[in-house]
Amino acid sequence: MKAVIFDLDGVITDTAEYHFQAWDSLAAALGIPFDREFNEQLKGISRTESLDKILARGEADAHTAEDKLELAARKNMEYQRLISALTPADVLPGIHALLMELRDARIGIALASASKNAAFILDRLELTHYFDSVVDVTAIRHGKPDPEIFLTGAVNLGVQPAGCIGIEDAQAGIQAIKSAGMFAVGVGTPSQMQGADIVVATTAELSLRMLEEHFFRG
Ligand code: B16
Ligand code: MG
Repeated sequence: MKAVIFDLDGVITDTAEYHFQAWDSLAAALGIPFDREFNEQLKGISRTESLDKILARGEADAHTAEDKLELAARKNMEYQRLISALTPADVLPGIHALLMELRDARIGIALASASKNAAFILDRLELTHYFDSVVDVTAIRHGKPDPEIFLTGAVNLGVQPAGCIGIEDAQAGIQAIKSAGMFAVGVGTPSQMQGADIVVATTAELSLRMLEEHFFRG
């Protein structure tokens, strides 16, 4: 076990809730139905892909490319308003302790987030210094469920995919980790984490010891 590659939203902090709130208010303004079940499909995928999925529930053809840029920017403004209040207290349970254990054990730490706001969020949480690599999502050509972002994390750390654990809260992310040939840890309910090697209900269950036990058991 050489490295752990983390998703951000829903694993390190609960910004998944803020994405939901920001999309919910945009969908409401557009008169498009939106709920938490549908929102599950948006986890881990890019802003523009999320918008396309939402608009497809309404009258997608009624929106020009220019409209879509404006709508995505409007959602991001609301999202940025919500995340500007993040503090280190918003780090999910168990994550800070796990990052310290990994650092002390000299296990590589990378971030593989689809979010263009990831660097800002890590700074707000005061976690940036733990990460040996934060994958630049703007340089990634294929989003999750494609393995590219996780494979890039492994390359950046100089480790083989087989020596990596990926931690995700989204079905698209679990698929990306498994396609990368890594060990997949899902955070959430098993039905939303199909293909994961192990699933924990909350991040509080994560520790270096439990990851090692499961990883070496295969
Ligand atoms: P942004 P992750 C993903 O982050 C979110 O899960 C997804 O809901 C969001 O649309 C995507 O980031 C893009 O975020 O609009 O901030 O660029 O889960 O991969 O850390
Ligand atoms: Mg996520």
